[in-house]
Amino acid sequence: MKTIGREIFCYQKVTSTQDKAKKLAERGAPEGTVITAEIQTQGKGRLGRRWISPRGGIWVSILLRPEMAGTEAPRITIIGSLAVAEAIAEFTGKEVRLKWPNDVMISPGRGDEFRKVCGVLTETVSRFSRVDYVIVGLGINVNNRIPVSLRDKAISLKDALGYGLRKKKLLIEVLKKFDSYYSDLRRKWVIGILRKYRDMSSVLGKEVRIECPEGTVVGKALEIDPYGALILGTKSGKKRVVAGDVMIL
Ligand code: BT5
Repeated sequence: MKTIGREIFCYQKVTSTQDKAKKLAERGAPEGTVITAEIQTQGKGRLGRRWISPRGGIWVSILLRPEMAGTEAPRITIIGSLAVAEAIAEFTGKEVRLKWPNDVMISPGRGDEFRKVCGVLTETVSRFSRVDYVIVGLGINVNNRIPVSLRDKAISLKDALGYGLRKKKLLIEVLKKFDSYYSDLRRKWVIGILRKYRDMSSVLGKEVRIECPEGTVVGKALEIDPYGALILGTKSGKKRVVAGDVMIL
C-alpha cells in the first residue's frame, strides 16, 4: 500500500474511531493513519445520528491530508463505499449495491430486499477553503449482532451468509482497495472510479426523493458527477445534490 496504513492504531473500546482520528490529526499524525476499534460506545453516523457498533464489526477511520478544496470531499465517500462494496463482493460472491451517498447494501437471498451492511462517514476540517484533513469512517457489519429495531433496514455479513467471516482479511482488502482508489484520485483519475461506482449503484435511473439540507427534492437520478454529487432531473430542470438521504420511489 502506498499511503494507507502507514501507522495503524488498534483499540479495544473507544467512544468513536472518528474522535480518536481527529485527536491524532490535530497532533500531526501522517496521512494514511488508520484507527480501528473492537467496540465503539458512541459510534457516529451523519448529522449526529448514532452508529451501533458492538463487537464483531469493522469500525475503522482513516486520516487523509489531500490537496483539495472542501467541495471535492464527497469523492472520498465515493471511494470509501466503492472499496468496501468491491471487497464484500469478492469475499462473499454476493451482489452488492451502492446507495448514494454513503450506503453499501446486500440482500440475504434472491428476491430479498437489500439492506445496509456498511455506512461511510466523511468529516472534513478546512482552513481557508482548502482541506486541512479528512477523516473517513467505515462501519461494516461483519459478525456483529444487529439490534431488532434495525433489522428491517440493516444486516450483517454473517446473517446474510449464514457463517462468520475473517474480519482482519476483509479489512486489509478494503484498505488496499481504498489505497489504490485514493492514489487514482490524486492523479485525477476519476472516470474509472465513477464507472465502477455507477455499475453498482441502486439509485441511478430511479425516481427518488431526497431529504437534503436545503429541503426535499424529487426527480430522476441521472448521474454522479466527477465531484461525487448526484444530478437529479426534476420538473424544474437539473438539480445537483451534494448530500442527503435518498428514498427510492
Ligand atoms: C452512516 O451514517 O451510515 C455513517 C456510519 C459510519 C460509521 C463509522 S464506524 C467507524 C467510524 N467511527 C464512527 O463513529 N463512525 C464511523 P448515516 O447514513 O447517517 O446512517 C445512520 C443510520 O443508520 C442510523 O440512524 C440508523 O438508522 C442506521 N444504523 C445505525 N447503526 C447501524 C448499523 N450498525 N448498521 C446499519 N445501519 C445502522
